Amino acid sequence: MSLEAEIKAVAREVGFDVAAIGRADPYVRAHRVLEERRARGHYPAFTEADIALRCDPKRLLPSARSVIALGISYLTAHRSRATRAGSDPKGQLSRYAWGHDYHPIMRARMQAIIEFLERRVPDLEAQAFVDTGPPVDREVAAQAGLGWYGKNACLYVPGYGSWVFLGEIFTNVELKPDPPVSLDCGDCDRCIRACPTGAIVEPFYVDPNRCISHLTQMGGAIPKELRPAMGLKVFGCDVCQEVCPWNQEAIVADRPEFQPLPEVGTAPSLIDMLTMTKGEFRRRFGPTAAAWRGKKTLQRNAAIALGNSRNPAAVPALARALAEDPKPVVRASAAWALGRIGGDDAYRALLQARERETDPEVRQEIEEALERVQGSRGTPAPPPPPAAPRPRSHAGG
Ligand code: B12
Repeated sequence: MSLEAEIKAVAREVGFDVAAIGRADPYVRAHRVLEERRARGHYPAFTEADIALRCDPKRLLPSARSVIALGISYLTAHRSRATRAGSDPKGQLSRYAWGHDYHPIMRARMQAIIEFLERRVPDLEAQAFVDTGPPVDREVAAQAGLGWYGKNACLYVPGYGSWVFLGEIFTNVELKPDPPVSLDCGDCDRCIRACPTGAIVEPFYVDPNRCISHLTQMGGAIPKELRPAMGLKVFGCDVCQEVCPWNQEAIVADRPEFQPLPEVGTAPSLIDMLTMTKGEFRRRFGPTAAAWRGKKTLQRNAAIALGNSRNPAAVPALARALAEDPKPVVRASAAWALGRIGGDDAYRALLQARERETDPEVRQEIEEALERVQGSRGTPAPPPPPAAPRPRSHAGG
């Protein structure tokens, strides 16, 4: 058996679904695309700023000659059961956050491959990356022949569709590269048409500032004009993948590690999310890939989703969050949500909060929400209190 075939067999044994081999040459297209996106203000957040470092394996491992690109399918047989109605509306969690966080899982499995190589190759040098490292994982995978780009910019793996986490090992071992995958989307543009915020500005080009996945992960206040399009999504977004014909045929790998965790499921209670304690956050979301931006981000998203549910059952929890949550971004989002749900109780909660709120951005959200509710009630609100508001008793954060 060739070393390449052995590596692929070991990859399967340790829990990868696919593996392919590429040369450790510079990623010329990714370099150009990243420069262009930066010039247009679309450089993706949460990534290494040094483009040259991202696009040249030898900058990361000077002896690099080959790349082993790896993928694990996270598709399970479940569907998200998000619902806006009833006494306990449920949010929509994207598939990649249903089960255990893929980062430590993939790192451990790549380490097992490196250990195999160490036994087989003298003076092995190798470096593994997944997601948080400098490499552009999709480009590494595409160049190694693991898959091909869909128009939604996702990397599709033959058989598995785009429901695949990606990682790579750069190594000094000389390996025979695999041929590229020559598939494409043809005339289909369903993902482009389906994106709720129009984030796929052209084929293979996602404007990260509009992508709902980014909106659910960004810090601070979510741009107001994009909030309604987020619907019930509380972390990530799968729309461009769910509508894709390739993905309808994808193999359901149904791996145990990516089954929905009982504490969160596929559609967590929005009211529970909004009101969860630190301990509850750690217990429920801690093991998943949805935890890395912290509790505040998820609570902000839950408030927006509750607003989009337009469900009056959410008003008491939102009113409490507006009155009591120490984080301005959560209070601001709760105010927005109350304005979107409307009705007498929401109106009263907003008026009361206006008396006490000191944070200028939250106050602004309250005023706008009051205007919106008035619009639907037809009676003007009393003018805002003129005196400087009393300071809040707790710190913001
Ligand atoms: C930052 C980031 C994000 C950002 C920005 C995404 C973006 N499109 O730029 C946000 C938060 C929005 C995001 C969202 C998601 N992400 Co993300 N993300 C990343 C991260 C950390 C960096 C991505 C990056 O730098 N992109 C740079 C841009 C320029 O690349 P690109 O958009 O993919 O564009 C490429 C193609 O368009 C291609 N291209 C350009 N022009 C042309 C022309 C032709 C003809 C062709 C063929 C190709 C082509 O070249 C570009 C460069 O390679 C990677 C991990 C990593 N280290 O790479 C994960 C990663 C891309 N994300 C991943 C996932 C799972 C997601 C989500 C599905 C999560 C979710 N459900 O919400 C969504 C998908 C959104 C989408 N449609 O892209 C997976 C993707 C797996 C896969 N099979 O594709 C990755 C690889 C993480 C991992 N290791 O598994 N992500």
